[in-house]
Amino acid sequence: MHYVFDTPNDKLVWDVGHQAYAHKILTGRRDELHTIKQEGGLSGFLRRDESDYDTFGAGHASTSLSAGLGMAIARDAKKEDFHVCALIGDSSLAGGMAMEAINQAGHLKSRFIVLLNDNEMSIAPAVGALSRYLNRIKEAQSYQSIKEEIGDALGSVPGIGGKLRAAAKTVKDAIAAAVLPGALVNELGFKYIGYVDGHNVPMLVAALEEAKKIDDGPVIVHALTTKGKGFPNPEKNYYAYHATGPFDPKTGLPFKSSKAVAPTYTEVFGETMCELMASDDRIVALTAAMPDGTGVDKVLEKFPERAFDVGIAEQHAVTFCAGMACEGMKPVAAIYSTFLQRGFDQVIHDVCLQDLNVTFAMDRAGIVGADGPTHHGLLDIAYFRGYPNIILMSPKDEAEMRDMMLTAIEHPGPAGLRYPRGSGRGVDISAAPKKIEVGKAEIVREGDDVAIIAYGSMVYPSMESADRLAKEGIRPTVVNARFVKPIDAETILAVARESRIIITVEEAYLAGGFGSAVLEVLEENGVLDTVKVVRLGVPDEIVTHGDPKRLLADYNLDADGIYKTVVSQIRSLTAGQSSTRIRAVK
Ligand SMILES: Cc1ncc(C[n+]2csc(CCOP(=O)(O)OP(=O)(O)O)c2C)c(N)n1
Repeated sequence: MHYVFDTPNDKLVWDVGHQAYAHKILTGRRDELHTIKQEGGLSGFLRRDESDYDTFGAGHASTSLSAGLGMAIARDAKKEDFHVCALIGDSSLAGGMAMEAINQAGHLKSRFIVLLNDNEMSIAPAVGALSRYLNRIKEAQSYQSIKEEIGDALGSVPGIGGKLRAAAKTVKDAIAAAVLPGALVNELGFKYIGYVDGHNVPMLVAALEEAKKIDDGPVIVHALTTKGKGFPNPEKNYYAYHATGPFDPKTGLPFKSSKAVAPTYTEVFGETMCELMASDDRIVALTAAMPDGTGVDKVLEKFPERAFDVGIAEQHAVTFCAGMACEGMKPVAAIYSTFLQRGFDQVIHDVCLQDLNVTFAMDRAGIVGADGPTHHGLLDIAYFRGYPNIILMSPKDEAEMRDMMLTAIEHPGPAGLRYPRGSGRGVDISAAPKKIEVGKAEIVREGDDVAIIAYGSMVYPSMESADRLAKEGIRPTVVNARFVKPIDAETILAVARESRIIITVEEAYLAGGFGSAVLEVLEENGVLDTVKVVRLGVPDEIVTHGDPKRLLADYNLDADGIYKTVVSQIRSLTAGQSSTRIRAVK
C-alpha cells in the first residue's frame, strides 16, 4: 500500500488498526516499535496524534469505509486531488457501519478505493452470509478458470478494461486479477477487482494501480491472505495469531508467562453458562465475533443450537436478543463493555423500553491495559444507569458472579452484569449458583465512622485497604454495593448516618457512575450535609494504554490508593474540626 500510494498525501484508512504494525514500521516508528502497547510507548492501534500517516484512529471495527468516504467527499468539496484507500478485513466488512458506508458510497460515485483483506478469519473463523458470499466468489473463479477468462473479464470493465487487461499481462502470474460481476459490483455501484493473492506483492501492486485509475466511483480490490502467514505454524494456532504476545520466532511458541493461579472471569462465565443452560433450555448465549474472548466458545461447542456468533454486529446482537426474549427465550449477550457501546440505542429502544428479559454480560469492564483508550470499558455504568427498567450489578469475585448470572437471567426484565478482564480472586466456585436479592448490598466489614462503598472489582482492594487501616486504629465499614441499579438506598443511608466520611470506589468513569448514584441517594434524602463523600474512579480524561495495575494505581484504584485516600480525608477532617469522633492518624 505504501509503495502504490503517496502517503501521507494519499490517505490510508485502516480498519480496527491492529494490523498496522508494518505501517508503523514504514512510517518512522521502527525504532520505537519495541515500546508498543506499553505505557508511554506506541499505541497498538492507529492514532492521529501519533503520526501524520495515521489518518484515522480506530480500535473498534468497521469504521474505515465511513471515515474514508468522508475524506473522499471532503477532498472533492475542496477540489483537491489525492487517493483515499480504506483497508478492511472480511469480518469487519460485515459490520453494520461498513454496510451503511457501502450503501452511500455506491450512491455518491466518489473516487474511493477499498482494499478488502479476506483471510476468512475474524479472530475466530469468519461467520455469516457475506463470508459465504465471498467464498462463493472464490469457488466460482478457481485459479484456472480465471486464467482462461481473465482477458474477457478485465476487458468488460467500462472505461478501464483495456488497461486492466494490459496490467494483468505485464505482471507475472497476475492471473487472478479478474473483474467479477456480483452484488457488490453491479447492484451497489462498486467496481470489483479480484480476487488477488494478497501475499503476491507484484499482483497486489498491479491491482491497486488499476484501482487508482478508476475515477468515476468506488472500487473494491479483493485480496486473499492467510492469517499469520510467515509465522511458524500459523494454521495450528490461528486464534493466537490474531494478537500474539511475545514468542520465539524459531518455534512459534510463546515465551513462558507466569501461570495465572485462578480461572479468569471469562472462563467462569463460559462454564457457568453451560451449567445454567443444561437446566434451562430457554437460555441462549450470544457473542459478537468474540467467542474465545467471552467464553461463549465453550457454549458454542456444547449447545450449538442455542449459542450464536453473530459476527462483528453488536447492534444486531442486542436486537436479535430482544426478538428472542419476545418469544420467551432468555438470551445472554456476552459483549465486552467497550463494544456494547455500539449497541447503546438498541439496549435502550429495543430492550429496556419494552422491558425484555435480556442479560448483558459485560466482560472487560474497567481498565483493560495494553489495548488502551479504545478498549477500556469505563462507560457502561453511566450509559446504562440513566434509563428505566434495567438492573445493573457487578460481582466482587467469581463466585458472586455465578450467583449474579443466575439472578440476571431469572430477572424478568433487562439486566446488566459487569466484570473485569483477567483472573478471578481464586475463591471456591463449587457451589451451585443461587439467586441473590435484587438491589441489596452486602456489608463485608463493620466499622466506625468511615465507610468505603465499593462496586464490583473494587471490593477486594477496599477490604485490603481496610485491613491495613485497622492496623493503624481506623476501622472503616466496607460495603459491597453489588447493585448500582436499583441501588441499595437503605444500606447507604444507614451507613451515611453512622459515618463522617464515605469513600465510593469504582473502576469506571466518575461522571454518571456509581459514586454519582450514591451522591444522588444522599442528596435525595437530605443527608449530604452530614457526611463528606469522596468518589474514587476515573476522572474526565482519556486513559492511556499500559500495565493495568499501574493505570489503576494512577487513579488510586488499588488497596494502597484507597488507604491513602482514607488517611488523607481523615487528616483534612480532623485538621478542620474539633470533633473527636474520628481518630487522627499519626
Ligand atoms: C466493534 C468491534 N467489535 C469487536 C471487535 C474485536 N475485534 C478486533 S479485530 C476483530 C476481527 C477482525 O477481523 P477482520 O475484519 O476479518 O480483520 P483481520 O483481523 O482478520 O484482518 C474483532 C472481532 C472490535 N475491534 N470492534
